[in-house]
Amino acid sequence: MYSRSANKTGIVHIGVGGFHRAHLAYYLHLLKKGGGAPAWNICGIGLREADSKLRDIFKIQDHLYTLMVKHPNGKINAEVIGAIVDFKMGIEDPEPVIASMADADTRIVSLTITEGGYNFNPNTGDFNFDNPDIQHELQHPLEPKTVYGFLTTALKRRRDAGLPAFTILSCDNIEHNGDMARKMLLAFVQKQDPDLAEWIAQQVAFPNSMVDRITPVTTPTDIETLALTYGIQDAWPVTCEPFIQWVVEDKFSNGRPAFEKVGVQFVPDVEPYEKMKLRLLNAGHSVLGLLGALYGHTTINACMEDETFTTYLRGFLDAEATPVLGNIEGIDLEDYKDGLLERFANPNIKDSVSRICSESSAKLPKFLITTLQENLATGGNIQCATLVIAAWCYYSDKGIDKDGKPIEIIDAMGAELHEAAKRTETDSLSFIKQESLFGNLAKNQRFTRLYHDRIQKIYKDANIKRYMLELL
Ligand code: CS2
Repeated sequence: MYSRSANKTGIVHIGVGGFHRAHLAYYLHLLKKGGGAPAWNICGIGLREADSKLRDIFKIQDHLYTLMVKHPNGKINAEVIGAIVDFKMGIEDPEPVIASMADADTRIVSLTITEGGYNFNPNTGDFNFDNPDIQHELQHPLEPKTVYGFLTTALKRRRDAGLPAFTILSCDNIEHNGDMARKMLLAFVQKQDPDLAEWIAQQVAFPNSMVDRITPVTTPTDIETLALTYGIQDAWPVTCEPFIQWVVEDKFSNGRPAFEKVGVQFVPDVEPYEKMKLRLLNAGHSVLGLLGALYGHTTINACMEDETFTTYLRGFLDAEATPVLGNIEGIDLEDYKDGLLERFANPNIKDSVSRICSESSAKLPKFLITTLQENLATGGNIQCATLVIAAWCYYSDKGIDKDGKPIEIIDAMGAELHEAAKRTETDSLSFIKQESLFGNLAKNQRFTRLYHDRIQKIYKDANIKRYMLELL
């Protein structure tokens, strides 16, 4: 292990979930293992109550954790990662978190705050000022609650101290994630301190980036395997697939580690990569997840062992997602899709359908509904995606699979989705009338005719496979 005594953190990261630990922190680990980036370490930040579990474990483990890379042949590579050297919670006492972001050594604040964390209305694309936490921190800059309050107060402190701005590096699955972070932060700061907004607009770089590595939820079996087979006692290891990719726009306000030495791709324009990944991988996941949940499959690899599901997925990718992507220079989309199918089928990964379906209200508008809308505009194929939306409605309404087994639904909009879906039996379009998710889909006759038909079928008999087969 490289030296971890240097307390310069360089990167402050908000949202230290499994994905960050398997991705950015792993890239930094590789760099440090090769003798590079001695002055770059990560200080993790938790802004949610639930993060106290990680804080407590990190305290005992000196912020070390094991990454278990699971190969399709059953092999597991376990490696202890030391790139994170500190962790702070922002909810109890915001000051240390603000101070670490405002510290002269901090050059990058990176984010994995999930799609929902950006706080925008998916339909209008505008910042959501109705959020009570946002209202609170607008009035009380020293009591920040969300990422926006923390970033603003820390950047103000840097400006007032004559320090250079840090880069804000979004690592979330959102098209133009850097542009989105910029637009949302500026909307917030404009309300609180217009002069500061001007400074941020000029000084802070927000590179767009495409991030990729499938990182399932850690299970008690993972913890046990690690202890029994590898002799490593780790209260919270992270598991992931072997594949890893990060494509980043090379614009940083205040320097960056030489990530290109460990395989990160720096390109002038990330858009084609992010679009490809979100519309194929993430959308593909949601297609399998929602249909799989209704059918009763509990993992993504179980879906991939079921021929109806693999054929359906490939059909969706080829006939609906690919045509609206167009050509992506330097990438063979057929190879990319073949690779995706292999990754999803990795039997050792056991990525749960419930993880994929969680927060569908934040995911589907970006992963699937965009494709559907573009196909409607161009006269393209919409069959597979429409069945998925109808399945999502039934799932939100009934919360059971085709055999009547309850499905646990994890979604910040769960209650609203349920309310809208519940009215389906009297108004078949009620679910898709939620404009913040579906835009004007309920007014598109070509879509509503098909959707209505799918709803009738699923509500008569939830045997989803029958309706998937009809489309093959
Ligand atoms: C998944 C992603 O959340 C989801 O629904 O599609 O977490 C996916 O596994 C990652 O984006 C892979 O890079």
